[in-house]
Amino acid sequence: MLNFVHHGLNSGKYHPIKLVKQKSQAKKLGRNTIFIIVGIVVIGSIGGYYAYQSFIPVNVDYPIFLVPENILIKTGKTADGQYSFGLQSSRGGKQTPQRGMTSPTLIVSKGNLVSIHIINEILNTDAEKSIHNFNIDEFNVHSKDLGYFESQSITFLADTPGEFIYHCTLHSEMKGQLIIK
Ligand SMILES: [Cu+2]
Repeated sequence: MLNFVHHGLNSGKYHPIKLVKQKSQAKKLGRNTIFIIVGIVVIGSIGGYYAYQSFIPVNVDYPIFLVPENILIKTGKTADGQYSFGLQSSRGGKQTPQRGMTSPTLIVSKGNLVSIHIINEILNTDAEKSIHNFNIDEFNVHSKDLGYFESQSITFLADTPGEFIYHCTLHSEMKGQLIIK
């Protein structure tokens, strides 16, 4: 009888061929396990990176772990046919536009994290294709040009009190006031 060397914690007598087979299987499993672990780590890192990025508002460069205040805005038209922005839900606040503006006044509290969800609901017409964007310059809020029924969400930190203007760069009448207090 041949006596085989101790292998890890397992010891005892093995048939030489069986031992080789077991070793190669163990090696194979080990490699697959490593691939799976590497895969999980890579996917987890990418997911973690995007999750982390999503906590960074557009106007600061560090993450903020607050529950954002959501403001749902859609494009529309005023009674006299001018392009405007409108609130999608009644938030209980003031919705009437300031003088000379087509769009409602938004009021948020200083220090709040604010997520603007904008959707362009103006239909394309033969005269003009529906393209609008949403901007609050002081807070680095700039949406892309949104075609009909396109939407975008932008989160910023309302860290500065004051009165600001949100607007569409393509239509000068599309503007409203943002008050942070
Ligand atoms: Cu516009």
